[in-house]
Amino acid sequence: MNRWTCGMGMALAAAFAVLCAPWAGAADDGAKEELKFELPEAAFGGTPLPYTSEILEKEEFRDRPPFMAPKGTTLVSKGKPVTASAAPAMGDLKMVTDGVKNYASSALVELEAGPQWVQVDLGSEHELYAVLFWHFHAEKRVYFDIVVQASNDPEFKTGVTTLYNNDVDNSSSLGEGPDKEYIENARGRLLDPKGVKARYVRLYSNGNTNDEMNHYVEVEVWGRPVVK
Ligand SMILES: [Ca+2]
Ligand SMILES: [Ca+2]
Repeated sequence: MNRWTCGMGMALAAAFAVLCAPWAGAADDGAKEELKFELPEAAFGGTPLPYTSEILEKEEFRDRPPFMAPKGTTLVSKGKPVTASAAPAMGDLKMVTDGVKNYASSALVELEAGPQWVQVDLGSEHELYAVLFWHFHAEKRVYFDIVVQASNDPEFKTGVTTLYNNDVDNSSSLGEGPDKEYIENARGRLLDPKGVKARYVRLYSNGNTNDEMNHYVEVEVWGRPVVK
C-alpha cells in the first residue's frame, strides 16, 4: 500500500468513526424488550367489505409478531389530555386515551365529516417508540387520508415528523403520502416512530367506507421521557 491509499484509508476510517459515534456512544446499552400491547376482544365474523383501492393492503388475519423497543419504554399516553379539530359529535375526547378499546359503540368518539384530527399531549417531550391506534373495529372498515404526525409544537407548524400518511392525492394538504389503506381490526394499527422526540402526537382522518364521519376508540403512544 502506498502512502496515498493509506492516507485515504485513514480518512475513511475517521469519517466512519464520526458517522458511527452517535450509535456507538449511546447512553444506554441498546437492549430491547418486547412491548406487551393489551388488545381488545375482536368482534365476531364480519361481512366482507365491498371496497377496493390501489393502495388497500391485503387483510392480515395472523397475530402481529413481537414488537421490540428500547428497555424502559412504557405506555405514556394513558389518561393524557386530548384536543381535536372539532367537538365530538358522539363521546368525549377523554375516551381517546382512557384505556377502553372494546368494539361497543359506547367506546367510540365521533368527529364530524371532513378532514379532522385528534391530538394527544404527553405533557413533556418523549422518545417515541410505538403509536398504536384503533379508529373502529366492530366491523370491517377503511378510514381515509390517515396522517399521523409528531411534534413539540402544539400547532404542528414547526418540527413536524410524519409517521404515517396514506393521503395519496394530498386532498388533506399535508403532502402526498406513500402508505397503505387498511381494514380496521382489533389489533389496531401499529407505527414505529423509531425514537423521534415529541410531546404531541396528532392523527388525521377524513371519513371511512361506511360514512363521512371520523372515529377513535383509542390512541396509545409508547415511549420514554426525554431527560434534560
Ligand atoms: Ca378509549
Ligand atoms: Ca386523499
